[in-house]
Parts: sequence; structure tokens; C-alpha cells
Amino acid sequence: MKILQRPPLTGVDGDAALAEARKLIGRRIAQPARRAFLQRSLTLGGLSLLSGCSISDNSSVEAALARISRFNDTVQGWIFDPNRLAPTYPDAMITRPFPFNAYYGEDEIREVDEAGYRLEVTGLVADKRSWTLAELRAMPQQDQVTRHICVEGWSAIGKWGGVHFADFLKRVGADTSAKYIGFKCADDYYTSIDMPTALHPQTLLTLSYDGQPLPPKYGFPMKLRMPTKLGYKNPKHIKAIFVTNTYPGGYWEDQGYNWFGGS
Ligand SMILES: Nc1nc2c(c(=O)[nH]1)N[C@H]1C(S)=C(S)[C@@H](COP(=O)(O)O)O[C@H]1N2
Ligand SMILES: [Mo]
Repeated sequence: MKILQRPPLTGVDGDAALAEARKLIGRRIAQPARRAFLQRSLTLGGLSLLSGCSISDNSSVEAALARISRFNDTVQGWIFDPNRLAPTYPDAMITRPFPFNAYYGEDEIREVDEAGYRLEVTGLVADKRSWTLAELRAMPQQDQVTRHICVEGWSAIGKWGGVHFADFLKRVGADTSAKYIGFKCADDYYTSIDMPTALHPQTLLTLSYDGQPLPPKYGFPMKLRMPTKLGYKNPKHIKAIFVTNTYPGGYWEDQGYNWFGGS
């Protein structure tokens, strides 16, 4: 088990519940003034008011935190600015070697076979045809040097190249009024994102890392790279993309990590 996982709350510990809630809110809301306000105004009574249940046992504390986290998704959705760009960096600032991370160790990195690979596209899209890598490489490509931030306490600058995800969604005739885009990965990881982030100009369906085809450790054949979201929201080894109005959750999100996961 990895340190990324939130330890279960033991006993009804109001302080721990509050600390946890403050962490969830504090980490996600960028503006310091608003964050300070929310943190100061958050009390155990406020927590139970917000969640509409009494804090009487572990499961209600867990439920309260989950509801706050979903409330927090909504707030992050409101304050997300689709035109605000994340910082980009010169090539000289790229972190070498760029760190590897996954819910398993480096000895278990998935090897996806290029010849047999097809990207599945389903859900609320006009064109449900699967894609070969050659077809994806034939679309216009962009390079981007951005910072990847992992909740485990590290960040690193890397260079990814690929297709503007907004162009891809347009090409497949995605219903851009839908709420979610879900991703299924070759290693059984899964996650999902909101439509405004999917359409953000820096969101790339990447096929390369530092000018070379994406190596297996960084997610061959494909990683969705969003400099506006934390590391766990950036799926590697993508094998299926679906557009939906049904909340799809995610591997870490279903274990208590905040779904919006903005950075
Ligand atoms: N398929 C898949 N994607 C994943 C993960 C994973 O375990 N499997 N881990 C996520 C997390 S927590 C991080 S920090 C980044 C790490 O990407 P990197 O190995 O390129 O640094 O991948 C994200 N995407
Ligand atoms: Mo991460």
C-alpha cells in the first residue's frame, strides 16, 4: 500500500476530521484569501451543517468529508478559468531524469504492443471508430514544457508532445455539453475529468516525451497531460476514452482523493 492513500480515521476524532477537511479544502483552492477564510470558518459544527449529518461515528465523518470534497469539486469548477494558462518553462529547466510514478513499482511497468493497439472512443461522440497510433500521429502536434505536481510531495518539469485534446474531441464529434470525459488505462488505472479542463488549450493527448515516443514508464502509447491538474488526474497508457454525463470517478478519487484535483 502506498503513502498516497489516506489512512482511515480511527475513533471519532473531531480534530483529525477537521484537519483532514482543511487539507482537502486548503490544497484545492488557489486564492490564499479565500482559502484562509474557508479554513478559519470551518468548525466541526460547520462541517456537520455543510454535510447535513451529525458527526457521530466514523462512517458519518467519512461521508461528511466525501460530501465536502464533492462540494469542493463544484467550487473548483466555478473558479476554473478556461483561458488562464499554467506556466511553461524553457527546455533547460526540464528535470532529468523525470520521475516515474504509478500505483505499482517500476518493475511492473506495462508494455503496450504498438501493432495491436487501438484507442477506443465511446459514449456521447458522433464517431465511435477506434484509432491507431499512426492516425493519432497524423494529427497536428504541439510540444509543451510544464510542471507536473504529484500529491505525494514532489514536482518536476517535463516536455510532452501531442494533439490538442480539444481538436481530438472536435474530430470525433464529442458532445461538449456533456459533463465528464472518462479514461481507461492498460494497467487498470482509470480517472475522469470535467469538460472545461478537457477543452483547455494546454490539455494535450500526448504521444511523445522530450521529442521521443512516450517510453513505457511515462505511459506508452499515450498520456493525457494537463498542467492545470495534479499528477493523479493525468492518465498514462490510455486505451479507452468515453464522454458521459454519469460520474465515472477514478482510481485514487474513489479512495478519497478530491475529484477535480486542480493544481
Ligand atoms: N495508467 C496510470 N496513469 C497514472 C498513474 C498510474 O498509476 N497508472 N499514476 C498517476 C500519478 S499519481 C502520477 S504522479 C503520474 C506519474 O507520471 P510519470 O510516471 O510520468 O511521472 O501518473 C499518473 N497517471
Ligand atoms: Mo501522483
